[in-house]
Amino acid sequence: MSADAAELGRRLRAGDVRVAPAVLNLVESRAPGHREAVAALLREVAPAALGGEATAHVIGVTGPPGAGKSSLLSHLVAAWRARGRTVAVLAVDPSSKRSGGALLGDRARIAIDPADPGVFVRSTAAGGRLGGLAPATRAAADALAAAFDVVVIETVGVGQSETDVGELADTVCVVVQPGSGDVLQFLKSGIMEIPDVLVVTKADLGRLAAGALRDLRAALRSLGSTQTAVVSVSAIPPGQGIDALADALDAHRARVDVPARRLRARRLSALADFTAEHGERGLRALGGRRPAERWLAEQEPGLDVPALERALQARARELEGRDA
Ligand SMILES: Nc1nc2c(ncn2[C@@H]2O[C@H](COP(=O)(O)OP(=O)(O)OP(=O)(O)O)[C@@H](O)[C@H]2O)c(=O)[nH]1
Ligand SMILES: [Mg+2]
Repeated sequence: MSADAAELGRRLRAGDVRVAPAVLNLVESRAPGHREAVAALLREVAPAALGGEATAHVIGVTGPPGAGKSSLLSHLVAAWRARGRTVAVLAVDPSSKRSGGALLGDRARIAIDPADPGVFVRSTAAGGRLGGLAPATRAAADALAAAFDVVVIETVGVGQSETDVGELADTVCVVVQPGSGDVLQFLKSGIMEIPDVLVVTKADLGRLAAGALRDLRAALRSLGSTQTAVVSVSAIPPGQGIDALADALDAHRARVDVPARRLRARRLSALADFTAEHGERGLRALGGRRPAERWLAEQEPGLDVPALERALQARARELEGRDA
């Protein structure tokens, strides 16, 4: 299994986007030996193997249920394709903790051309909590970033729940619909981290949408945020504001320190995967979350997520041995 997985990784590294379905099947598999296989896959697309960070733009698209994320992505995907970019979308299904079930697929309400090999859309199961990312989703995003130009992770969340995707993405795009006062309040009160790009959907609703845009811009100004782009879009055909949004996402990507974000993402992913496996008890064995993060910050920058997770396990054993 690991040999096949390594071959998948090598094909991703060569830019072969057609292996995406096989990659998803592998990372979501629960078959014996699958952890080793995923580790073998990720080793082939780690920065050490790629000779640098994966070149994809990894974008987190998050927002309250029904805000219009998937409808918007239908248009954005088309805009990216028109710009010659290949796109993978992982839509995280908050109602499903288990992966691979036949019930999946309902969150991927993204209209694409099924004959276009340059687009890949898949629903994946959520982690344990709203806005959480399962280890399989993190692994899939890491792997696909080696071959696709754009990798989108669509999650449902407001407030603090979007932090998981923020740890993984180069650019966090928060999508709200007009009249969603809760998001405005979360922003103002600091419950919600300031997004890199803020989108107000349903511009066709007219005054309501314009009002939402004004309120959000005012809130960002009062928070002293001059960097966040606020874009108004409509998904009603033919669409509105889509190119402006694609430009805003590009502009953010151009000014962000991608290697620094990716390095942080790998370390936080390893800690999240470790915690998913070993729970709070595991975290206590590491001396708590902050000390574990500090320890991770001292590790070799080129290590991939499975290698970092193994290092955390060894560290936990070592600290427990010392206490015993
Ligand atoms: N009027 C109008 N309706 C829209 C627009 N975009 C989306 N909708 C509608 O809003 C509803 C939710 O759209 P989705 O794109 O599924 O929203 P979502 O944020 O992906 O939803 P979840 O994935 O369930 O959280 C649907 O009924 C859409 O038809 C828009 O630009 N204008
Ligand atoms: Mg959706």
